[in-house]
Amino acid sequence: MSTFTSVPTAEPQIVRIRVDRGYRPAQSVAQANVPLRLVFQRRDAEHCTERVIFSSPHIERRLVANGTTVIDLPAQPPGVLRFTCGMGRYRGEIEIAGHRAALVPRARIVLMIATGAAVFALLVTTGALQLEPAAGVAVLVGGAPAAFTVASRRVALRPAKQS
Ligand SMILES: [Cu+2]
Repeated sequence: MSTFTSVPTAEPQIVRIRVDRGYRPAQSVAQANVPLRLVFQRRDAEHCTERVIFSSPHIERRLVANGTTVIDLPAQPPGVLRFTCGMGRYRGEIEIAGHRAALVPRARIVLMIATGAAVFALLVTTGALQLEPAAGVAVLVGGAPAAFTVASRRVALRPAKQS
């Protein structure tokens, strides 16, 4: 696939999280190796959401009631940043993706993999995919577009799984 290039830049990527008796979205995706600016927009004045606590790196901040609090983080390695409110009742996470392609929501990646698998299975079962190198390539070139059309239609007919 494409090559990930780390772009050194002063411009942080911005992740906005609304705080209103919980975190919305509770799951965000950001890119690794780029400074990260978290903008917490608090729409409540509950005692519970007054503090936000990140486990690693350990950060604890007070969030302004009915206001905006910005938390700047240095570039993060790939992984997951987890945070909770002061009592651990509300939880959120930010997936730090090491690859640009991973910025696509997980549900869509699952669909792409499913489509790929369906195409492959179709090519094998219809005999379009043959393992004789020279002839196989020729048949594959002819059969792939048709198989892909059928496979993508099949995938599209299935309702996407909601997590
Ligand atoms: Cu709480």
